[in-house]
Amino acid sequence: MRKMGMTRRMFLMELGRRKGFRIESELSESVTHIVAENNSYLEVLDWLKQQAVGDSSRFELLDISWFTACMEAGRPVDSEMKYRLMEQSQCRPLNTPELEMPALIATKLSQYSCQRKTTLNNYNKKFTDAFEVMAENYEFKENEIFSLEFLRAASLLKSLPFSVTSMKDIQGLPCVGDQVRDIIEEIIEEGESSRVKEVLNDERYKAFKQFTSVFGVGVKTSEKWYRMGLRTVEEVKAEKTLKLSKMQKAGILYYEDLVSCVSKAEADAVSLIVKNTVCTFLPDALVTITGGFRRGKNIGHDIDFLITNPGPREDDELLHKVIDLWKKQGLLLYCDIIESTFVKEKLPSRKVDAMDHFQKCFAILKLYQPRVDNSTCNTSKKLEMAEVKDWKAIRVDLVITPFEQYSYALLGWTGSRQFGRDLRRYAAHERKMILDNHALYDRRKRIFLKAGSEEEIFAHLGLDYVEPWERNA
Ligand code: DCT
Ligand code: MG
Repeated sequence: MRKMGMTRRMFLMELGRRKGFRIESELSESVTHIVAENNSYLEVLDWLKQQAVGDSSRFELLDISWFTACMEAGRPVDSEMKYRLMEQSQCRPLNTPELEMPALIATKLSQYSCQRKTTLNNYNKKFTDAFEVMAENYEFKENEIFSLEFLRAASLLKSLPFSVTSMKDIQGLPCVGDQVRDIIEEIIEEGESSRVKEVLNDERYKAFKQFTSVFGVGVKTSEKWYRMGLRTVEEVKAEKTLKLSKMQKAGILYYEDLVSCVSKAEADAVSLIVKNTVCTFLPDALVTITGGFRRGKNIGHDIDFLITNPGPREDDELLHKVIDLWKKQGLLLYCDIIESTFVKEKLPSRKVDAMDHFQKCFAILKLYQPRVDNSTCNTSKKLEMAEVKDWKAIRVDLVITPFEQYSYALLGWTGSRQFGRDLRRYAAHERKMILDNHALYDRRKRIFLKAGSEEEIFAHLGLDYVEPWERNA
């Protein structure tokens, strides 16, 4: 049988991998598509027989033109008739030289979201919303494995450039286990999933959903409150004997404001305040909005900022000065400053969800809302309006980073959370490197890899660059 040249094969594999396809060099369980160039259907069948794979009908046997079409589209295209290897296509080109590797490539979308592009344009919202409910419910039960399974599936479906309408559409996709498949099937057939509906009506889920929406309340506290028989935030508010942390007290006090999402306009307004305040102390400081807003979202649950100082002047007191000024100005409703715990030369954390070591502050700011023009009102109306609350409580995270770690911090804090998890998983499993919000360490070379931009970090990892707005995994 004629074989594909090593160089060409490597080139095609590299190209496919960069586009987020999973390409294997050996036949295995996970192979779904086999691509051949200059080989007939019978030749490929013959080859398959020699591989002793059992039932060879589970593979799609395709011509290289299918692979090329996939590369152009950036996704697996339908394996239409024109791409399939069939019995009649036995015309073999003359003078094909004998080369050392078989012309077989299996393709698949990558299991890592950092090898896919995920914009906010989600064609599969009805599926991904369902998966996120399932993931959240498992998180409430502290079943991390199942929770991650649903988060990964949600993330994968968000990256598809088409709506899934039949089970055939998800054939061969990674991250789709049996639990996920069952829910997709139910939604396709019934329009909704009975399992998801059950969760949405579940008393424990509903209570945990409310409790964890309070700033400072996680699964542990929710569990405690649930065991006490509490079910709603209203009941928590009424239960005066509860011991609340300072953070939870603020969470309850500003609950209504904090659960109503932050808009892009509010993020821009807060951004101005942060920049102005920081620059009164350090004019050269770089203040960057990160998190969901950097990924192009127009709402968020908080606003995340990175602050770094590229100039020669250092100021370890910057964060404290900013906070003190806001206190004086009456803009600070709550704040929890965490000092840096970074240790130089220490290897990055291998934990996928570890907290970083930057000096930071979780705050609640008072954002004054534009006043309604009341010049035409009478005096009593003016008095009445003065009583009306003219501000909104907004959750703000400020993170201070040394300039040489800025790119790593930016990559980490831009998220999404799932994108970050997959970057670290990819680094560890595919590159023998350890990535966190401070650094990238190459375990084989035993060196830290410096980076002055996010592009450089992707390059160190051998990944195609993914723009912030394509990281909504
Ligand atoms: N992050 C991190 N370390 C933390 C907290 C967050 O690296 N201790 C990363 C993960 C995502 C990103 O920062 C922003 O976090 P969130 O604000 O929780 O998420 P978001 O994507 O901004 O979403 P939201 O719109 O809900 O704020
Ligand atoms: Mg955020």
